[in-house]
Amino acid sequence: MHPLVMAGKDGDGGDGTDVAVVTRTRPKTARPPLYKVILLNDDFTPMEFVVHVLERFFGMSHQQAFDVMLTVHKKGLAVVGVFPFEVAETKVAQVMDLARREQHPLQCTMEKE
Ligand code: TYC
Repeated sequence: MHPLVMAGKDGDGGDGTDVAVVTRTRPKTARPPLYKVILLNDDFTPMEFVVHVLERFFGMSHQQAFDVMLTVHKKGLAVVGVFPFEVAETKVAQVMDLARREQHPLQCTMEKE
């Protein structure tokens, strides 16, 4: 009989002896860990600058960017995107670099999901 259709046995070593087979309990290809990019409120960064940042670096429409900016303004923070580590790191750096160049105290950070 074909070894793969041999009933009731895990396998054999070719000499009739039973051989254990380790079965997989996790999916073979783990998804890469994701990171939330979080924008923090402050009292000084202009609303229009935050809207611009969300449009430029997070691909949001003007309306979407305005709504998210208002959420941060009212709630103190919001998750503005979820990305693999290096993408999240790049977005945070882009936001922080532009805010620093424009001398706004805007803070952006990331956190493992
Ligand atoms: N609170 C700021 C203001 O009143 C606006 C603001 C929104 C700042 C979101 C930062 O992440 C932020 N000008």
